[in-house]
This record gives sequence, structure tokens and C-alpha cells, in this order.
Amino acid sequence: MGHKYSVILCTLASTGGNVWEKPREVLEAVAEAGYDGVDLDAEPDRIEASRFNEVKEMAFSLGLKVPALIGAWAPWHAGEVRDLASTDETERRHGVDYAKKSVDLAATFEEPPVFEIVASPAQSEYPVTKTPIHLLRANFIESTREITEYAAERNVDIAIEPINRFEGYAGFLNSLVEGKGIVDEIDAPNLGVLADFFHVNMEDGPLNDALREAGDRLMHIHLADNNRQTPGTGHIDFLDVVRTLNAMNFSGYISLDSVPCKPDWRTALTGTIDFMKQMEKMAALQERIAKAV
Ligand SMILES: [Mn+2]
Repeated sequence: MGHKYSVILCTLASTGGNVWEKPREVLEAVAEAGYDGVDLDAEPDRIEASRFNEVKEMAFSLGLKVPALIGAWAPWHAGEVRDLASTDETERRHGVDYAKKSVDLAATFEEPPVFEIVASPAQSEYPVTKTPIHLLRANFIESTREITEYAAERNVDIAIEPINRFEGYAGFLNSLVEGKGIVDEIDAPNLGVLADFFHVNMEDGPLNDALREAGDRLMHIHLADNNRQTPGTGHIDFLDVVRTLNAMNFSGYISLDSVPCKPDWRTALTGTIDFMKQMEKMAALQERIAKAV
């Protein structure tokens, strides 16, 4: 049984594959490449419901699922501050409200997609965030509890995505293991972590140890190599990653998250899934060799 692959559609727009401009062309390319799903933008205030539903139905008609909604948390992505850890109550409230609207959107699906949440400051303060970490943590946990409870009533799962120190809060919620600690503390059945390999490679110890530590709380994966390009073009050992996910019986989706999507969106699409399927074949071959007499 192979793993399930998806694509964060908004990343394809960086090299011309904008799904909101040419939905059929993009979705057909994704389906033809062999993906199982697409992660759609969570922008309920900006993307008209009729347009969103049109693209969603087109994806379904091509046999694609929607396993996750991608939140726009970073100011460069959102065009505004949506900060679940902010010490400015208005800013924090705005982030929570955005999350709740996105949960409402997820709840319109027959099989609700996972919604990811992030702690994303107005401005990164590398190398050390000025705000005391314990305040950020307390605020983020308060936001997460509220969002998670709201989502539970609507049958929606929430996944915390830790972000590297250069983009997120330097010193708070950078590693997957730290995210897992917050998930354990809140301990809600619909709350887990999201592993983005670009961030995990930078902030955790050995990648595979971090995945194992996340264990059955690992809900979703964002797929890129250490250079944020397609897997196999950097130095992450993806054969080892596939073996780890196999051993964990990971049943979630692995979504391509390459930013910017080089050399072009079509090549990134096919290159990624072909490479990952090859890694799966190699892992299966290793197992057969190990069992052969
Ligand atoms: Mn990501």
C-alpha cells in the first residue's frame, strides 16, 4: 500500500500554475501526474464561495480529494497579520477569527479537510524574539484551544505547523517536537502536528526521529527537500523518510510544498511524484531482500 500524495495548489502559482486563473489546466496536470489530492486555499473572505466550490467540484470530478486547507498565516502570504501567539489582543483575535472562518469552510466538505495553524509574527525578530517565550506559548495555547474546540464541534481536524526561526518566532514553535509538546498538553482528539520537511530539517534533530516522536499525532506532511525544492534535489534521505513513514503506518497525505516552485510547476509536479514512488519501490525492495532466503 503506497502513500497518498497531494499538492498545495497555491505554491504552483509562483511559476505560473495558478489554479484560480486556469483551474482545469492545473487540476488536470495534477491528476495526470498521479496525485491523490490537492490542498486548497483557506481564504473564505477573499475567494468567493461559488468560485471555491467550482474548483473543488472540478477536483472531485478528476478523482482528486481535498485532504487539507492551507492557511495563509505569514504576512507575505496573507497580506495582513494573523498571529495566534500575539501579545496584541486585537491581532490575536483576528487570527482566531480567521481560523474559525476557515474551519467553517472545511466543515462544508463531506469529508472535512485538515486545517493547519501557525504562529506567525508581524515581523520576524531573528535571532531572538523580544517577547518572552512563555507569553507567546500561553497565547498560542489559548488560541489553539479555542480553535480546536470550535473545530471539534464541526468534525474538523487541526494540525499545528511549526515554522523555522527566520519566518516564525525565533525561539518559539520552530521544531516539530516542540509542536508535539503543545499538542500533548492540550490533548484534544482532533489536534495534531504537521511536519513540513523544509522547517523540520532546519529546526529538529534527525528528521526521522522527529517524525517518530510525532507518532500518531502526525496528521499531515508538507513535502520539500532541505532547499525547499522538489524531493531528491537536496540532501534529505527520502528513502529513510519513506521507511520511517511505513514503519509508523502513516496514513495521512504528503503534500508538495515547494516555494518557489522551480524550475516550473509542471516539472515540479511530475518530478516529485515520480521520485517519491521510486523511493517507495526501493523501500519495498529492501523489505523483500531482507526477507529473502
Ligand atoms: Mn508548509
